[in-house]
Amino acid sequence: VVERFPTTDVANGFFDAARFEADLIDCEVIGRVPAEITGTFYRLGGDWLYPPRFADDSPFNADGYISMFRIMDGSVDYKGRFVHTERYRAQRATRRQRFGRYRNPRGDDPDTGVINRTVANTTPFVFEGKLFALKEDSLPLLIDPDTLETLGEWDFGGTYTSPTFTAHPKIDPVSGEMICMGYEAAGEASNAVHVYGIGPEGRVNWRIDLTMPYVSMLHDFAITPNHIILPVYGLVTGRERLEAGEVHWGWDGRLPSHMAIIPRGGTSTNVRWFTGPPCAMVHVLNAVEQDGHIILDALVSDGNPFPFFPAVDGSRWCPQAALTTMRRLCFDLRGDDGMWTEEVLFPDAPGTLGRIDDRFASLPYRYAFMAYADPTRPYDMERAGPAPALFSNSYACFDLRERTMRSFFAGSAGALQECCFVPRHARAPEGDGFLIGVYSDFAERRSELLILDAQQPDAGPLARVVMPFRLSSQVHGVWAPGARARL
Ligand code: V55
Ligand code: FE
Repeated sequence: VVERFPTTDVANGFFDAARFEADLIDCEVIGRVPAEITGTFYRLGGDWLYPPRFADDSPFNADGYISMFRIMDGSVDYKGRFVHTERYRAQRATRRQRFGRYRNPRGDDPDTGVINRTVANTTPFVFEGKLFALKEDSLPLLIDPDTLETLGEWDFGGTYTSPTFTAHPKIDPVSGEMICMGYEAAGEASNAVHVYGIGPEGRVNWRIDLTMPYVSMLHDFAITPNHIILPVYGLVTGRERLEAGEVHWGWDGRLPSHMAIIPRGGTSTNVRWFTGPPCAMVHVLNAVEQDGHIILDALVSDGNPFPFFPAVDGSRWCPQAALTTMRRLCFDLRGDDGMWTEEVLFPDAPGTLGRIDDRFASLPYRYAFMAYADPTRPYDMERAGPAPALFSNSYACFDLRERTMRSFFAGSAGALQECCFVPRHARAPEGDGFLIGVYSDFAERRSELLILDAQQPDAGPLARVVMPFRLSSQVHGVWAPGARARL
């Protein structure tokens, strides 16, 4: 049986499976790539090797695909490879899809022989010179930083105990310690969470075990010098829905949100819990600690951000409630009402994937960078095809101190993926450097890497690295500074 890939007219089919691997030496550039940029932009996302078995599956179930733009001396090389997960290998061996819905093995062929069914499609992560492909349902997969070959699972010398590892570990820029966690740590649908500190030598130094108020997606968290701030919200799972064969997550809009404030290196008895209204806090920006307060900046929506994780009560997905804004949450560690205060920072700039200058993670900081949807800008459906449900058309540098923003509109016939901040050099002041990210040109059906001045995105791209093909969607990206071999 030849399985046909479904085609869509959304964005002229831009997000249909791409499936190829590529090496592109010395990419075409419009403008000038700044000579001081030396390093690699790694991107990770999903691409279907074979069509999903179920039409209602989540795009988060697509096979991991890792790519890189290596930038040196004003020239750019590109490489893209599927992540060779166990699951990729099983499909490739039999030349067909063998797996069921997102994070639910019940729809799999019984004889795949696959133990770890991760698709490794969420975050590329660099720690102490090693590159990993992360998805929160698995241990990290080690990736060769030059060939992008998949080398296997990594368990930190046997010191890491959870079968799962977060998609968003944080590195303390002062101590070099990595903070990470695994949820559903005692098996599928368990409410056990293990939080860890891993030293620069790559071994677990401490661990705190938590029991959660309910079993939910714990996608991201923030750190301060003394605490871990872990948002809990109503994207939930449980035995029942999994036995019924559904995608792992459903949305329960009745559940209150919670925040666990965990002392780094402490014990579970020292954890402070706060409670808030139903909302989703999928990604954070950063947190700081001052005068007995913790301030968390996060990307928050009042309702379900994901149309493909259906509401448990059967209600329809609401695009308005999915709108995500940058908000500042304040926690008084000396108070005892267990509530937080919340303020929307930039109500007119909805976006879900905010970034900072990572050298300032956990520290007082001023700048954020984000792709967002500016509704005042045009969308040219004639040229670009029907618009995707949610997409970004602008990048901005947000000045959180002055509460101002400078923004760049990328065009009326395409969309922007998550951006990444590149420091001008290792000791450059906060926010001094470049903003890089991929633009999908729906009209031309090809992608571009944009390079902008991070402080003046409104001045337009310094360089556009024009690709002769479409790049599959990135979920997250990371900048790894330093010279490495050209392709
Ligand atoms: C997210 C992405 C995932 C996932 C869970 O953006 C959460 C959030 C790409 O996969 O599995
Ligand atoms: Fe994420």
